[in-house]
Amino acid sequence: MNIKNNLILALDVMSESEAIEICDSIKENIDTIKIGYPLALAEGLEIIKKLKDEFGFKVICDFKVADIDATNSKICDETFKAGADAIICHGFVGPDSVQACLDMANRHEKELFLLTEMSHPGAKMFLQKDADAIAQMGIDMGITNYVAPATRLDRLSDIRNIVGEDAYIISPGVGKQGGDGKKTLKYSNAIIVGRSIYEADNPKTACETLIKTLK
Ligand code: NUP
Repeated sequence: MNIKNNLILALDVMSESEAIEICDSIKENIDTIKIGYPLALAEGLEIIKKLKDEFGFKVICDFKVADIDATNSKICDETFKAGADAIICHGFVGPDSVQACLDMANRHEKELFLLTEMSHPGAKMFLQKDADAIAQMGIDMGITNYVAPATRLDRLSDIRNIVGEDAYIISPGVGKQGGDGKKTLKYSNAIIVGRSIYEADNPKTACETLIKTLK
């Protein structure tokens, strides 16, 4: 995936009107939007096509798919049918569940991102222990896209070493969660930023200021 300015907006706002207003202000600086349960549950999956049609964005659906294989297939199928360019799935559920997501992404000729370790403090309790193995599983399965944390650069670096230079890593946790964008991009291909852009008084200025710090 080629992502403008190596910056993805996490659009966790709760209404279409807010989403459109923010997208309109940042559209010259950002071409890839991540939506998750907040906006999808508030406005339905139709929001994906609206964002694509109105702004030409690529849309990554952060649904952290984490069910049995049969259910994962259905979740991914509906998401790609709704127009998503990519979906994020959890890795801790194991290879059969992840394979179902990968198969559906391939069937739709769309992309799958495998979530390894999460960015929040709670990830240290369970997920961190298995994150390296999750990344290795992804490589063994031929997965090329990963999500890994901007909040722990040592762990991001470990995960980069496992998945290799050719893998594409996107990283949440810059800004509100404490991560540094420029340092993160040493290991990661793109950063995911939400609140520090969409909660700013002027999202366009926040975006431009952030982009300058990444160079
Ligand atoms: O490990 C993860 N951490 C994380 O914050 C995996 C994620 N997908 N996210 C998402 O990234 C989170 O749900 C939110 O949409 C975004 C970060 O937003 P913010 O902290 O910049 O507001």
